[in-house]
Parts: sequence; C-alpha cells; structure tokens
Amino acid sequence: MHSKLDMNILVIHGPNLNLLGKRQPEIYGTQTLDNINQDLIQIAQNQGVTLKVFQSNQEGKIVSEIGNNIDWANGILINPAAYTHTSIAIRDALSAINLPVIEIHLSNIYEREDFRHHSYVSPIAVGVISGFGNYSYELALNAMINTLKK
Ligand code: CA2
Repeated sequence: MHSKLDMNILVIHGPNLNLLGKRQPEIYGTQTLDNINQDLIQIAQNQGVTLKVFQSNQEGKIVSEIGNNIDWANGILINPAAYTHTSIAIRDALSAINLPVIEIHLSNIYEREDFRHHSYVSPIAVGVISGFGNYSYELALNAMINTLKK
C-alpha cells in the first residue's frame, strides 16, 4: 500500500521517439517507447503519483498538450527530441505554464554533433538528464517527485 502523493506529472515524448527499439538500437537502445512508459507508470504507481504520457511528431501538438494541462499537471518531464535544438514555441509553452520541467535525453547530447549541444529548453528547466538511455527517464521521474515534495 502506498499513500497518494497527489502529484500529477505529464510526460512528453517528441518526434520519432515512437521508433524506439525499432530503429538505430546502437544509439537509442532496444527498449520500445511502450516499455519505457510501462516502467514509468509502475514507478509512479508505487509512489502514488499519477502520470499522463503523450508522444507526438508534431511541434504544434506538443505546444497544445503543454497548454491543455495547465490546470492538471504539477510538473512536466519532456524529451523534446530534435525540437530540443529548434523549438522556441515549445520553450515558450513550457515557460508560460510556469511548472517545474525536467529535460530528458536518452543519449548524451554533448558527445554528439555540435548542433545537438544547444537546447532551447535547458535554460527554463529545473534540470537536464542526458546519456543514460531509458534509465534517464527513471532518474527524471524520481528527480521530479523529489522536486515536487519540497
Ligand atoms: O537522446 C535523445 O533522447 C534525443 O532527444 C533524441 C532525438 C535527438 O534529435 C536529440 O538530439 C537527442 C532523436 C529521437 C529520435 O529517436 C529515434 C529512435 C529510434 C530510431 C530513430 C530515431
């Protein structure tokens, strides 16, 4: 039995992450997005936390999902994928809702191409977790729960 923490966390996966486990396993691992989501839901349930999970390949849909959860979410975990490096719109949506955000990457974006070294999201995030494969998500969820407990 676990007491309810009364925390709602929105998890957003950006473009192409639906391909996880199906393409380029040497970079992104063999776990599918469904596996990752199931693990997160399990951890959340054990701690009495409610998760909502969303994936889109479209920038505007991600912007809308952020805005639509303004009254529901207490925190946001986001792997913006390639939009990390391009999207002022996603950064603005995250700033506008004024909730703690943790940016997640499966790969270590700093050991990769130069264009991946800049993130529009990092300056407005409470923290960034990059380079631990699917474990990056688990670390981020625990970090968010810890942040919201304070
Ligand atoms: O390391 C990460 O999590 C990234 O956010 C992944 C993005 C990339 O653009 C970022 O620079 C770093 C790419 C996600 C694409 O995911 C795929 C998964 C399987 C097969 C192909 C792409």
